[in-house]
Amino acid sequence: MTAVTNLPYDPSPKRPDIKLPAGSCDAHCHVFGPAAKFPFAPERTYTPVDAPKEKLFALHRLLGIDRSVLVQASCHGTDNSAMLDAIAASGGKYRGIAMVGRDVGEAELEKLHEGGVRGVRFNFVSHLGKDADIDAVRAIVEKIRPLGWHTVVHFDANRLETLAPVLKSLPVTMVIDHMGRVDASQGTDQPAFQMLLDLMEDKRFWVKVCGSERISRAGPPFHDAVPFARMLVERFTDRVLWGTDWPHPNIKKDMPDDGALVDLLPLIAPEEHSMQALLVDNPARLYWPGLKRS
Ligand code: 0GY
Repeated sequence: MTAVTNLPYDPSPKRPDIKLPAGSCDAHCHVFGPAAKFPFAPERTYTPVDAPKEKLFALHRLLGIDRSVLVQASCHGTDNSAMLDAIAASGGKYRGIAMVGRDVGEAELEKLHEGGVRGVRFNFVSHLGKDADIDAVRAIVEKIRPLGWHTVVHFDANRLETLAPVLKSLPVTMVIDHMGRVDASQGTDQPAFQMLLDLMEDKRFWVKVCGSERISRAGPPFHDAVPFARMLVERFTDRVLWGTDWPHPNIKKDMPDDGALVDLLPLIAPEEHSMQALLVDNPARLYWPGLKRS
């Protein structure tokens, strides 16, 4: 697969119209490179623009984000060093989700844990290359269980039917990325979204209600994605997370303004308690257990 070059992220997002609750967490974003210091993986399917930690920190300040979870993206493969470098500079305010190989050892996992990692990610997304190998997934899950980690699963909606029984058989907490990447134009009655709702009845599953810009077919301001996110927040208030997905890898057009994505939140979580759960309490429970509320 040839590595396609990504579009740049919005260099000057708006300051959001809303003020986020204290302790708000961006539970899905990335750092990429800089390539000169942290080279991209040779087997990658795309080349992102450099998105270094300093730019992410500045974005979080602008948006009113206090904490964050960095998610290892496929363009860096299983080399988690750019992510670990950013977490180390965050003073305990950032955590990470790593990608690891099947043969990962205990010592490496412990090092990642000390570096702030609390889970591993598996991709089942056509444009990101080969799906994660299910036997490897099972082997890795066994290795991370003693650390109390969870898995993050990222899949195309059309994989859900085959994946659901596999995921249900894994003895671990699982966080689903980007609302299962359903196609918003197909409505909330579509089989894939109904399958996702069904899966969420199992309390081991969590879901990220970000990716409005990925599931939207109407384009900015991505309001066609809101009913999906809102339904998930209403039904599973204590198992939802949200993130910016900055710097938005593989967005082909309509690069989102991150401030405008924040302004979707009152539509997604209209009540104070659901906003608090989505942005503060849920990520704290999963990533900073024992943290006292300020
Ligand atoms: C995301 C989405 C994408 C990329 C990756 O691992 C990745 O490279 O996750 C995508 O292309 O949709 O979550 O950032």
